Amino acid sequence: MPEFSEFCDDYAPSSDLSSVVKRVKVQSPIFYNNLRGVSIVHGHIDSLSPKLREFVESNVELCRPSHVHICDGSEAENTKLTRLMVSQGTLRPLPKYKNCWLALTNPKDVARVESRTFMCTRNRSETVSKTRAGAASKLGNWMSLEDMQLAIKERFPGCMEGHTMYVIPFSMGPVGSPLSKLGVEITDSPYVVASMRIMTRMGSQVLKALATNCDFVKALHALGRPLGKTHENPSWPCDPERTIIMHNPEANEIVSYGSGYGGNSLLGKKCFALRIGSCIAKKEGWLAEHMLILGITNPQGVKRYIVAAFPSACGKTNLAMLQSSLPGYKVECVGDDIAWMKVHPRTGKLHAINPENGFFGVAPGTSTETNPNAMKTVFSNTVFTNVASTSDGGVFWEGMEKELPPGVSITDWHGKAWNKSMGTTAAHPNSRFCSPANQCPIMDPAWEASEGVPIDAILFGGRRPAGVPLVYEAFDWDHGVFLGASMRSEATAAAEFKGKMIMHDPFAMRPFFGYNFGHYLQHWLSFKDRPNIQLPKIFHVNWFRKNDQGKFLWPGFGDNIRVLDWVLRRVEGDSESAVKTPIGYVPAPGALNLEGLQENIDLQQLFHLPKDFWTQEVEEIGRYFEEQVGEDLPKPVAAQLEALKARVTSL
Ligand code: OXD
Ligand code: MN
Repeated sequence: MPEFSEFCDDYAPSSDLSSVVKRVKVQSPIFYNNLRGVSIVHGHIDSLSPKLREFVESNVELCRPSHVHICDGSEAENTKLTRLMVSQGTLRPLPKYKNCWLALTNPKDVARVESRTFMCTRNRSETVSKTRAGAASKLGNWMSLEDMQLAIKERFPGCMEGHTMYVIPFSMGPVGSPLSKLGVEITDSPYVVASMRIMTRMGSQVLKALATNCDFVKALHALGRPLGKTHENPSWPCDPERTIIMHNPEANEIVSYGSGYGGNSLLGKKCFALRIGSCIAKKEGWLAEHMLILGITNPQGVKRYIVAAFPSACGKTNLAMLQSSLPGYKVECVGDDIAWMKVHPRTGKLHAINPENGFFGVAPGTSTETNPNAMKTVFSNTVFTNVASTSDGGVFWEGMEKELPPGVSITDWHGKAWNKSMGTTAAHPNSRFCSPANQCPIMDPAWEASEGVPIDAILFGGRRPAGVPLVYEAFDWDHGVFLGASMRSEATAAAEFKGKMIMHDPFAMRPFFGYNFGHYLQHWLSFKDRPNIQLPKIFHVNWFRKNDQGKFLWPGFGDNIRVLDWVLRRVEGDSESAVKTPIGYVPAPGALNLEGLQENIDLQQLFHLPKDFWTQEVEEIGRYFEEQVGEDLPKPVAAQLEALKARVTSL
């Protein structure tokens, strides 16, 4: 298989397919260091700080790659890597668009693998709460530091033989922002390099920052090789049987082996920005959350920012890019997946940054109707993974039927001819686009602001087909923390789960907690005791309630602005617009703006609170807390559950 050193020719426009597959032998100088004779084919090891150099050298020693490439993040570097991946069969060009590419993974490597993802700490209790005896933790997997070392020893020695090792310096958040953090990912996957270039600030600028700041998160990723076997699919090497993802928060280290799929391999995202990030945030007194961030300007010109936590594949990207159906409202996007929030010393508000630089969004369901702004974002400079392709050089996924030109044929994500009558999906349900954020037409002017944006409301939500109303507001901060803790949602394809069971997903962080959930709740509760704090209001939303015939009761998408309009009025202090119920405040009759809605909304059903449902819900939350959090459950959260139980009897 060709390696990077064979592709060091000059930049050529990537939409010119003949040049994309042209190979030219190495012309640039190769630098040698004294490490097992491994050549540095790009960059200079001498320019690295001693800590970074040590990190690179020790992993060369361990993984024994053929070459080392220190990434500069340049266009030219990206073009060469793209050519390399085309020649290896990892990427296919999509000539219908500008600089877009399609990766089809090994079908065994299509999603995050939660069962093989571990937090590694000295004591189990740092990672997971005191579960009921015999109950497995559903809020994170613990591994000892010794077992982590063993798992590394069993997998990593020599695992990069014949491969180039790429060193990716990256920043989560704008380089230089006091809310940002630096990282370095070592990987043997050029797909990871190309994707990290989109998803993070990556390259020379960060290398410069690392020269003076030796505080960085160390991330090691290897595609792996199956024991005693050749790769099933040489264009997507991986080792699904031995895949493992480990985090050591004490040393700020991430180690991932065996999977090239985004959530397991783009280590800046879930591994750093959420798991390690939440541990750093706890230590330093801020919050790292699985939340979108958006700005809303109302018809009076007042602008406010909100964050929203929904489980994976529950519409965060759609809400973050919402196109308002109410005239006079403007929504602008700061981020679609992760928020880092710190109390601002001057305003006393939580200020949020989006630590990412791109969108790694779920493709199926995205269309001009559901998310016109995403459709304007993703058709240039994008790496698509596991979507279907079309005979006119484009892509297709479920939901794009109306965008399909007549007469084109479809090849599914397995690379096979496809039509609807086959009863399979053309795109994998967890297929993705990976696109630069600055291509989104509604990016907020402050999306890269170094001090972040001030947050006035927090929304929690999930897919709840029954019982849970469209929107309700917490009575106070403790009640809001309880709403986050008791979140539940239908399972989606973002992880390895099958079926549509309703799962607990507290704070939409179930797969991403970096430490003991009981301690996490305590950390959230503690914010109300900060001096001069201006806490945001907390709400719960549910766009997914269905009637008895299984039809959605709320149109969703652009009409969700009607819910945000109510939320903002509540933030402004409009006390007339809400009434108290046993579960929280809901819109008063007539307070939800339904003007201009095409369909009739059954508000009665949408806000109905069935006594049976809520009695069972309270029981289930209690059972879950008892089983999963045990004595680590903070008293104020237990008190909230008791209070809800008492209130629900009056339904
Ligand atoms: C994601 C996820 O990829 O939550 O954002 O799985
Ligand atoms: Mn996510």
